[in-house]
Amino acid sequence: MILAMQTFYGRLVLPLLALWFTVQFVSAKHTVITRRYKFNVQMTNVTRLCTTKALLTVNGQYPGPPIVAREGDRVVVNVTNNVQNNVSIHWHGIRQLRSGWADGPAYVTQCPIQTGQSYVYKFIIKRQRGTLWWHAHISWLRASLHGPIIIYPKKNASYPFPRPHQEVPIVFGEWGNADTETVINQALQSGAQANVSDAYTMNGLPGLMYNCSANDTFRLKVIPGKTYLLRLVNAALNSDLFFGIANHTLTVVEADAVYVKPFQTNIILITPGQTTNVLFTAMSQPPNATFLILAGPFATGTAAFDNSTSAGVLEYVANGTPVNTSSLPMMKPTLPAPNDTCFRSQFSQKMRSLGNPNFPAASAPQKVDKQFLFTVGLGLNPCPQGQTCQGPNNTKFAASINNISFIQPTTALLQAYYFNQSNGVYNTTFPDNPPFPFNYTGTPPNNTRTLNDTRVELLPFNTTVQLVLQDTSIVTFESHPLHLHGFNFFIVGQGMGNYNASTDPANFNLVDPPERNTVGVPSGGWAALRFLADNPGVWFMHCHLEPHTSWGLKMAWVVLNGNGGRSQSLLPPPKDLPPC
Ligand SMILES: [Cu+2]
Repeated sequence: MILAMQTFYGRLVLPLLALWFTVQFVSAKHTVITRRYKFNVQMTNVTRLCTTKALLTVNGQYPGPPIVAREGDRVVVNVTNNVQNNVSIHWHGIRQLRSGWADGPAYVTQCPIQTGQSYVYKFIIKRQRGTLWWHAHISWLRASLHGPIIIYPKKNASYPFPRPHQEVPIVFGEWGNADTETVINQALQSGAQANVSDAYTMNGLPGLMYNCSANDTFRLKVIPGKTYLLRLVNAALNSDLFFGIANHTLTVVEADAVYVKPFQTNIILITPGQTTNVLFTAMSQPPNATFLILAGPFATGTAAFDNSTSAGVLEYVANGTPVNTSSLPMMKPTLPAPNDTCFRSQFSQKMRSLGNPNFPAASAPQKVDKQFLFTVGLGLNPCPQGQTCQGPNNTKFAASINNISFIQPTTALLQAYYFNQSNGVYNTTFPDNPPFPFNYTGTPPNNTRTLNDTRVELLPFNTTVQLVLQDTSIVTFESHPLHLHGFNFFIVGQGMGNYNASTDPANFNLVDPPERNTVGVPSGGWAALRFLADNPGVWFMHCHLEPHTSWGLKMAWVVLNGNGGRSQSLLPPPKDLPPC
């Protein structure tokens, strides 16, 4: 009888469920779901490496809480500043189509939120799904003010890979025992390099290899035979990172919220600003070993870096109980040497956009309207009179794009642009090409001074842009992770040495180039990007190594409104936009 009832309900319920799903699907097409969050920025005491620090946190959490939404959703985040510092929050990788006022970089799209004030960020997530992240975008506050943005596919849409048993975000960061604001302020004052961090972290935990950290270790429990999706975010201030799990192969499936052609690797490389989704399958039987999860630095220059390693532990759970690991051998993945540029170039070649009939990729511009060559690198500026400086030979470290060290204005560029008040705030003379051509990857020029100014590059709506970023040998080669706000770009080419405009374009990949928001420009080499300037507003572009940004390796693009009316125009500023 009971069986008969179940069958009866089974027969009745299934068609009803199908009908319900259909109704949901149809209505989902017409209603935008709003995900609301309240971010209270506050001071919170946190202890790591036996050192207690007052950290800026969102809602007391370190790292900060995740934003969770689906593609197509509207996200509304009410940020209240309860600390003494000025604060602004950036939604890293979110396209912000026409909603530039919500992008967040201080003095670029908004003035910062002052103590006791609030600002409500509102944006819609369009044509993006995967992992992105949010972080403070003023001085070095992002050291502790950051968290993941998890974007699921639209309702009833699937992944281009089998649904994983569980999804786990891992946010990499850096912990310094010193106060990070003091570190950068002293460095800018003295002209010296900023002190490096004391530890790398996974979800805020340094892990087994550091003092006092046995209990501050990231542990990932897995069930034999199940597949897991790791949502990796590099929120470190100053380091590209290698990542691997001992004896487990990773399959890369997405980067910067764009699906990629899946490829297998033991180790991945991720620059600050980048996100990468990887799958791995736990062994089918609980093994007689424990497995370390490691994250360690990729660093190519002559600058000092934190050469330590964060370690988490992969733990097997069998029949509902954790396998006792205390007596088991501990397996370690082999990370490449910190300066392994070979690994970097091989790994970056494997990144290709997915692009199949069910999951079509956006296509890179095949023709370009405007071409730019930007050098990215370091410089040395003279010490102000009457002061002693701690850069080489009594200089101050600087960094620049096309020899311009960007000076942060005291009002927001976007406001100045929108209200036609650019006079005295910025000018539109940013050079399209290096002002003093030299052998960029050969002997550096004698004069390594940079020009301090606030210059922007103007682009008409829907311009197709080719931008070549060229590293320089000034002071030292270094891998610069360049991040562009407001757009994804296609990485159509990369190479070592100087970019050659007559021979290199023939080798560009215009078929399945990766589409990203952050590119690691090869140390001593170049990267060629293409993007369509279809988003009116003012868009920051900068190195995501925080010391370089502080030294001026940043600039902004102004993308004008199109002639197509409202749909091609920047929206008016919200009423609660913070004043300066
Ligand atoms: Cu850099």
